[in-house]
Amino acid sequence: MIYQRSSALFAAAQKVIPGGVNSPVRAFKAVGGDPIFVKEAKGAYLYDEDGNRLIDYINSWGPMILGHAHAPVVNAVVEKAKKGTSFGMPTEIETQIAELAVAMVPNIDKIRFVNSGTEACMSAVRLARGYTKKDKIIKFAGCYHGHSDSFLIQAGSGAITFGSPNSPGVTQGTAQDTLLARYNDLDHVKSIINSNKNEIACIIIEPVAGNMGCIPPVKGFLEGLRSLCDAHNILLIFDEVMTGFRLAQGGAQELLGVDADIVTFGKVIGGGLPVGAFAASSAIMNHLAPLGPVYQAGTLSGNPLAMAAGLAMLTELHENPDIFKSIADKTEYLHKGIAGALEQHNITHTINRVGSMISVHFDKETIVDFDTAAKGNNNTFKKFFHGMLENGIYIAPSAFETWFITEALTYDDLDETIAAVDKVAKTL
Ligand code: KE4
Repeated sequence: MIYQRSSALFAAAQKVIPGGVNSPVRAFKAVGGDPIFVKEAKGAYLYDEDGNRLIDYINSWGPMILGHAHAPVVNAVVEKAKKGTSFGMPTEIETQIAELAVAMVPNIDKIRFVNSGTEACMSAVRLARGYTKKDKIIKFAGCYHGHSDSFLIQAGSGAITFGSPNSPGVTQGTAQDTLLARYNDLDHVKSIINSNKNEIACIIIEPVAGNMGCIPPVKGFLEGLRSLCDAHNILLIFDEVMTGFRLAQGGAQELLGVDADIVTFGKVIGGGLPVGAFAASSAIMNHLAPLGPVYQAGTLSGNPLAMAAGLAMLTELHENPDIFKSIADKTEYLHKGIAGALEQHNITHTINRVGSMISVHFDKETIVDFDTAAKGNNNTFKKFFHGMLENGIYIAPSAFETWFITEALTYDDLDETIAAVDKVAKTL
């Protein structure tokens, strides 16, 4: 593969954008080399600035569940743009997508739209603190809820890559209110609650972790968190920015059968445009301004273009629920194919998968939390990443990420991907 134009564009970008990117994980720091610059994308394929076609397993980190440039989404945005792009005033389409989201997701009466997953999670925590009148939160090592100060305490995703458990700029005053637990370790959560009696407002968790690779909750873990929250007047926040409208219509709450008190969304809900959201019962959401005292706002929140993209996306998912099984089946097929190819070449690995989220770890251990995820052989991962890229397959440029399967992938694409794994495995 030739990447001359991407490299030239990267050099230019670095002169005016820190690190040449607007989000660190795109910079290939975890795998080395220059990032790929995309010219356009359609369906399951990316077309980079050097004319290479790549099968895409990132899909903008989740939103492109129906494929890139999906016509109903594009058309909705184009038509809406012709009528104006932003008003800073309420519009009917905000109510339409809110009604649809409330119909699709369990346990929510109301939803507030914002502009990113970070904003959704930050606002959800503020709401939990305002509702319970308590200050502390519990998050899990390796989980990533965006770059709000309270979350940058041993966060996952790109923050892991930079080895900065507590990002500079996050004050001790903020950090002291964030308590860190081990994912899948209920006893650890219990001990933290007992050591901070009546001080914890919420537990925020990725119900299926996707920012240290894909890590499913062990049996009883989420149910145990639910019971602890009920017993100690703590709100349970499911960060469904990745899992929402991906694992099922009703996300992880529906798939795993555990009720959250507040749910956050991003990615799929915006159909590829900047949208985040958080939702809960009316009893909780009515604490938000202008109804209640918990302040939260945004100039472009509920932006008509973003709402048009999100409404088109959610409408198609709502009307075609078989999509969720289809992408889960494709992910299972891919899992079996990759595992077979790596086993054939005696490559030590573990593959985690939930629905249409999957990750490959080059370690024999079962990956259940940040510590076990961090044991993966990153040198092998780097070679695997670049080998797959050379074969026209674009996977997450970090071992601490999840691959996202799009319905636009055909079984021929999956076979091409599996064949690439077989070819690359020989070089590992
Ligand atoms: P954004 O602010 O990036 O829209 O969402 C933050 C966020 C919150 N919660 C979860 C579970 C998330 O996965 C994310 C963002 N995901 C990363 C990918 N691991 C976004 C990629 C990036 O940072 O560029």
